[in-house]
Amino acid sequence: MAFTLPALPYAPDALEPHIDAQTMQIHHGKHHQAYVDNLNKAIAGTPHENKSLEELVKAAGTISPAVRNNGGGHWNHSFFWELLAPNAGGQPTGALAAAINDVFGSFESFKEKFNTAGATRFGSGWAWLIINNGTLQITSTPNQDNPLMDVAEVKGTPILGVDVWEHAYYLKYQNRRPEYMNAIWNVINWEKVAENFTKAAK
Ligand code: MN3
Repeated sequence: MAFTLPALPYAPDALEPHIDAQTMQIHHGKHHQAYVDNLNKAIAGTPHENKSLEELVKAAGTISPAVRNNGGGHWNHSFFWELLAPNAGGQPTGALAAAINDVFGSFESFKEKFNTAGATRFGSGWAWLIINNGTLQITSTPNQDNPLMDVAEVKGTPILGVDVWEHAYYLKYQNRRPEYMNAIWNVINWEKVAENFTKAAK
């Protein structure tokens, strides 16, 4: 069964002024759509065409570069859109907040380390908060890789991921990736991150 582009869970301009509408339209409608289309092309007529997206991603290194790049692109963006929301931001609460304080000392210190992971990822990639062996950990991946992949240097279950490709911020922030990384905290949907945390911690 062919994969399809999931609808954005909010209007493209809903994350203004932090993420602009044109960036969202191009990012979702063009970039993410292209990952979906190219993934479908890469698996059509192969033994992989009936596998789930997660199965493809987890075995990406043994399938093909096209599945690794486009399957990763589809998984990562589908995950990312759900992590953003209008009227969001602020700080996590409950068990997630406690775990963050435990591991990173404070929410501010967590944010700083996460921003550094994003800012120092050379070229294109993603910054992640994952659960690895039951513990929160910050990591980053190149291109459209993610920590679920067999090829990931640091493996785990992502609970938060931020796209640091230039296409995620260039129209509004140009080359100022750290400024984008700061702004994105205003639209992080902590309820969704907490949901991912609860699921991954089971
Ligand atoms: Mn992207």
